[in-house]
Amino acid sequence: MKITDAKVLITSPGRNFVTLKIYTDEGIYGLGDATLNGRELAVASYLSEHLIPCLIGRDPFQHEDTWQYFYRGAYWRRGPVTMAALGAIDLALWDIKGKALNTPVYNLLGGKSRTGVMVYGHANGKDLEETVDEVGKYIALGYRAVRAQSGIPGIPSTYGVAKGKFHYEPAEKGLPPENIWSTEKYLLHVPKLFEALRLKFGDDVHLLHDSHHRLSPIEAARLGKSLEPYHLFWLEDAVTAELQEGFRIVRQHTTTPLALGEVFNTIWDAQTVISEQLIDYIRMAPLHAGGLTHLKKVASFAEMYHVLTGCHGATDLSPVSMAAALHFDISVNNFGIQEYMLHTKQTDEVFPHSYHFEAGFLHPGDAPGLGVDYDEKLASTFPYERAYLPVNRKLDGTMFDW
Ligand code: GCO
Ligand code: MG
Repeated sequence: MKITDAKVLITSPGRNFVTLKIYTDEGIYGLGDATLNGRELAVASYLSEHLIPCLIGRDPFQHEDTWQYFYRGAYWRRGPVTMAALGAIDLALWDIKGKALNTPVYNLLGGKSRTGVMVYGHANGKDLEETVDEVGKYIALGYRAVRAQSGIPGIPSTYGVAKGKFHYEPAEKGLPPENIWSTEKYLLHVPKLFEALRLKFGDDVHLLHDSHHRLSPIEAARLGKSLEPYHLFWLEDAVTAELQEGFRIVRQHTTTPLALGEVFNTIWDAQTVISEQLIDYIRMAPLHAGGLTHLKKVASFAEMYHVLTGCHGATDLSPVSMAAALHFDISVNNFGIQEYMLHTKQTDEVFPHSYHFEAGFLHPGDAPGLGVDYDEKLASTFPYERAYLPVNRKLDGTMFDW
């Protein structure tokens, strides 16, 4: 089998998605997600200008070699744009192989290690009371695990809190919106939220929280410690991890489980936090980690150090990414949990898929390949619109991490 062509498809059914479609001489095509939130066209052009010309004529079954060709073969490598482009190619090649062999991708990854993939939903509210109500709605829908984010008294906008009662979507059209941040107010509020949640819902439901890279190590240590009575499933992205060693401080002070890595691109980004057992869950998603080929290696490395997986699954990852994550989740032994944020109805229509939700678990379905298609005609009715994630400033105007 040979790759004959590949094209980059861009659509915006509620938000922007970039999809790579790879064609073969046997009529089989594969799909890969290439979406990098707020930087979509950089990946699209990296693919069209630099990678696709080298793909034509290659055998789609040799995806380990193709991965190494684009990773080792590139002098300027790593980074989110490069690795998302490589991830898109890798996903499309697994999709082709699955379709050619008439089997779901999870069978190529080792087969099923479990009957379903436990997911967590996103509950958020403008204040504590509303957030508690929203968590209740997820529990009523059958979710076993819920992430809770609440507006903070005295801060006009907070990460993770939707503007309307629709799907949480941080990217906005126009120039980047500016959010305001106060660590002091945040650290006082969050333990009250989880106290209220445990009082109302008891101990069985798994509760999660995302600090979105906003704390210093010692602040994260304080938060982790103050959340211990409410036994979180995980505290996510407490600290930015350019300095992986910073997690030593957090780890020394708290038994709250720590999750990290949605913005990581390679195994090297997580080398210290995994090998020193500074985290409990590694959050890299197939797309941003250079595809399933590389993520499999991350999972095997993590397995040696008691670290479980917890793939990023926000709405800026298309249904192609979600499907790839589910094939991975159901197959690896050290699976922890999968993030699941609902896409808009239009997105689900552009990307018809075989995965489905049942009683707190997602199932990848048994369609060959990744089990996702792309309705090009419908997609073309949703043209790309430039959008940015917000930026963040402290109360005194200092630029901060969003
Ligand atoms: C998460 C993430 C998202 C990101 C978004 C950025 O845990 O799901 O933190 O909410 O902010 O994916 O593109
Ligand atoms: Mg996150």
